Amino acid sequence: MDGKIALKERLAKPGPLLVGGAHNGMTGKLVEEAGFDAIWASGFEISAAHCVPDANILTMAEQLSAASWMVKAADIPVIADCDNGYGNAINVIHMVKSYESEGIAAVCIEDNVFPKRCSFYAGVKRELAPVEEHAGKVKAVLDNRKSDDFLVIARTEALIAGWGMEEALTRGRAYADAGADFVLVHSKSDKPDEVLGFAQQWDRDTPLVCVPTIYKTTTAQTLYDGGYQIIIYANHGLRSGIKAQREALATIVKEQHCSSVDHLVVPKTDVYELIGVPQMKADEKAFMPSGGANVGAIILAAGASPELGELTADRPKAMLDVKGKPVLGHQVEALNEAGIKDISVVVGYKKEAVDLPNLKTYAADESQGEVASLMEASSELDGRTLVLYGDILFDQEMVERLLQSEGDVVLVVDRSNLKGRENRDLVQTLNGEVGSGQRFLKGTRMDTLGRIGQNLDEANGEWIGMMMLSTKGATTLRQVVEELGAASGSVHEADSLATAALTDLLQALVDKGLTVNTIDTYKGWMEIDTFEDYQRAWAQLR
Ligand code: SPV
Ligand code: MG
Repeated sequence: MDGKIALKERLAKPGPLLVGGAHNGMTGKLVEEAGFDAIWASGFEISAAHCVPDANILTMAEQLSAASWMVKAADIPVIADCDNGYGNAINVIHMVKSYESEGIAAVCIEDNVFPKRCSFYAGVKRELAPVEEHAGKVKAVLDNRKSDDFLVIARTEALIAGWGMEEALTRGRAYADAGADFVLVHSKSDKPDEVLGFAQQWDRDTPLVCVPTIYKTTTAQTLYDGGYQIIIYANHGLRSGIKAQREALATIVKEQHCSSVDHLVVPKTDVYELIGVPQMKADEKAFMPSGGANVGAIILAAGASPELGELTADRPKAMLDVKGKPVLGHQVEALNEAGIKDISVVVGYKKEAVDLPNLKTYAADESQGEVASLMEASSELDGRTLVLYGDILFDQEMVERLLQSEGDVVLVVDRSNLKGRENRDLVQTLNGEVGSGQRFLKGTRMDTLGRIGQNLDEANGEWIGMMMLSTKGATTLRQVVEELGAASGSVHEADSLATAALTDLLQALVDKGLTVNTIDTYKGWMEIDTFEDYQRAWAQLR
């Protein structure tokens, strides 16, 4: 919400409005987190944070920059301490334009001359501007603000300068009569008597503001009951910070190991929360191209599909039209959307029908097994690679999840339904429960493959025909194929490497002690094996 509106709305409610001092975005955020109603962009704090006195040494631009970081960091209104307006009424006009356009809700200007001295520095030159001059600055704010919701607090330092209660009242009245939205009367007495006395004699409607730094035992409620609507706790974040940092830093120098201050520091994750790292992660996901730029894909589309009869008389399954685009076209679209542009297709049966642009093709014999087909494109297994069957349709989100997955070989496993058709690539993972129809939430599980194949006695999922290989996983996979070739003989459920399916190779990886991981899905894909599948694809594809 607009800070100005928020401040006005809060002011309309009864009770003291509590304002906490800050000097940057983080301390503004902490003021908000603590439950204050508004942030005080304190000149005292901002100066101290730069390690210079609060004496108009920082420029307006530096003070404003700190205040605008608070606006960005927090949702509660920011009230900016603008000292004496950084000069005369002409400077004030520039100040108003600058602060209002940065989303500040209110400014406070005090009747110190330029350059000022902090109200609490003892033994320094302290002079007040003539009352007419300061009233003129108040009018300059009113005349130059764009919105009446941008409030001005006029502050008198008469009590601080020792000019007495009458002078304080005269000045307060002059500023109220000039149109100030609030009058702040500052006091360095250690008792609230001065400010309460001022309020008792206050004869204007303009509400009052105070800063109980020195009369520090007086509660906000007492001050509110005494006539003050806004109470500013001006510098306690900075001062407690210095104390805590001193202790932690000295402890490290003494003990010479970081764990000596474990009890004095917040966990790093606390910092991440405060600065919005979780939001950044979500924004990366929502607004940035996904991490597929350096990932290649190999699509296996070499086999013939006699089950589909006439439909595939002149084309492989991957080129079957589903709603105006071949299956392969849908796949390429999903991969491209995830940033994967380097796509290879292993073609065989009716390979001349595979005529989509921007694809590399590798030729295999349609009678070869899947592993042999994949090896036709083995030169592509030289980095992170997504391997998938050419006859599946899938939600693009699955590609995203595979891209985000960690592990050298990661399979997508459907946990939704194990009943039904023959010839499925069944899997049994080590931690999933055995059974069918088990419902798992998408994306919540990373499991480890135990067994995979078409003839498992027990299974708890079905491989959907997509796997992500890390660079290491791709290299290992090639090495294992070489080893299996050298050893000859059967490979899991296949008689030989030449006829082995990918499931046979995956089982061989597991048998060699390599870890194959799985991530779960609950539907979100379909395979085109039969005419009924093809009909379903037409019916279900959005
Ligand atoms: C500030 O915080 O800079 C103030 C309040 O102006 S005080 O330091 O008490 O003057
Ligand atoms: Mg100040």
